Amino acid sequence: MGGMTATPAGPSNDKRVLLAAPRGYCAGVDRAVIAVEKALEQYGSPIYVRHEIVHNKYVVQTLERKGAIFVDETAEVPEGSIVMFSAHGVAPTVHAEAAERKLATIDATCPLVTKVHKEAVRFANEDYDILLIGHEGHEEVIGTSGEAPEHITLVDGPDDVANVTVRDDSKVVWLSQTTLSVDETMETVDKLKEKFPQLVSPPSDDICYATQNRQIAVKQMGADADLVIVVGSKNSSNSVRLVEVALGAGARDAHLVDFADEIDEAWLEGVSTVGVTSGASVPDVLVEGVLEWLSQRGYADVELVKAAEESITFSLPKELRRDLRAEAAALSAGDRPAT
Ligand code: 0CM
Ligand code: SF4
Repeated sequence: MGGMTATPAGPSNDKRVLLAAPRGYCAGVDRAVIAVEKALEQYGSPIYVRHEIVHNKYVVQTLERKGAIFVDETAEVPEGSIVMFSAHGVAPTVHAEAAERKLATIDATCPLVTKVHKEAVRFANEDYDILLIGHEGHEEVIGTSGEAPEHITLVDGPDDVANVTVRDDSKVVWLSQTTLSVDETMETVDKLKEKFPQLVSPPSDDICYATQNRQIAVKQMGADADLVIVVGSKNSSNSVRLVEVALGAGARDAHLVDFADEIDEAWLEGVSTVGVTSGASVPDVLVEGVLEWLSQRGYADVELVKAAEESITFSLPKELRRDLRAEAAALSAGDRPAT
C-alpha cells in the first residue's frame, strides 16, 4: 500500500485503486461471529442461529461448515437445543418463545441495537408515539418494533412521511435503524419536523459509528472514482447504502459484489480510478480477493483513503462469558491437588 507509484513506460499507467478506511467488520459483527465460533467450541455442534448471524453470504457459509445451523424461526429449533440470536436483535416475543420451547439462548444482538431497543421502551413507557425510521421487513426494524408495537410506526424513507399519523403531535419522538444512510435519514427527519414541529430527537445517534464512518470514507473517494466496488451481500443494509452514498458523492458507477468473481470486466471500460470498500459484515479476505482481481488487470497501485480511526470493541454475549468463566474455573479446580 502507499502513495502513487513511479509511472512505468507504456499505456494504462493511470490505473489506481482508492481503498477506503474504515471498511469491513465493525465491533458488533466481530463479536457476533466470534460468539458463534466460541459457542461451537464450547458446546459442540449443532448451534442453531436464528437468522443470518450477520448479513454476509461468506460468513454464513463458513459458519455452516463449522456446524452452525441457520433457521428462520425459533419454532424450527429442536426443544432443549442452543439457539443464538443474530446481531440485528429480536423482539421480546422471540425470547418468550425460546423460553417456552426450553431453548438455551445466546443473544448476539449488537449493544448498539440494544441501545435503540432501550430507547424505544423508555419512550413507550412515557407514552410517546415513536416514529422508527427504517426499512420495512429488515430484521432489526422487526426486532425494535417488537419492543412496543402499539407505540411504534415505521417510516420507510422521506416519501413515507406523507402517510404518517400520530395520536398527539406534542408527544412524538423519532428513532432509527442503525444501518441507514445518514443523509437520507436527515432528509426524512426534516420532513417529519415540518409535519410535527415538536418532534423530539433521540438522545444520541441511532445510526451507529461504523455505518457513519464507512459512509464518510466512501464519500471522500466518491468524486474521484470512475467506479466504486462495494463488497457486501445484497441483504446487508449498510453495504447497500455504501453504493448509494458513493453514487451520491459523484462516483460515475458503483456496484455491490459478494465475491471478486462477480465483477464484470465491462465495468472497467474507460476506468482510471476504482474505489473499493466493504460493509460492516464483510471479512477483509473478500476485499483482498477484489484487490487481487484488480491488480491482475493493471490496477495495482493502491492508495488508502482514511476517514476515521476505530478502536471500539464489545465483550462477548454474557451467556458465553458466564460459561467460559465456569469452564476456566472447573479446569483450574481440576488442576488443583486433592486435599
Ligand atoms: O443491518 P445490516 O443489514 O446492515 O446488517 P449487516 O449484518 O450487514 O451489518 C451488521 C449489522 C448489524 C446490526
Ligand atoms: Fe452494531 Fe453498527 Fe455493527 Fe450493526 S453495523 S453490528 S449496529 S456496530
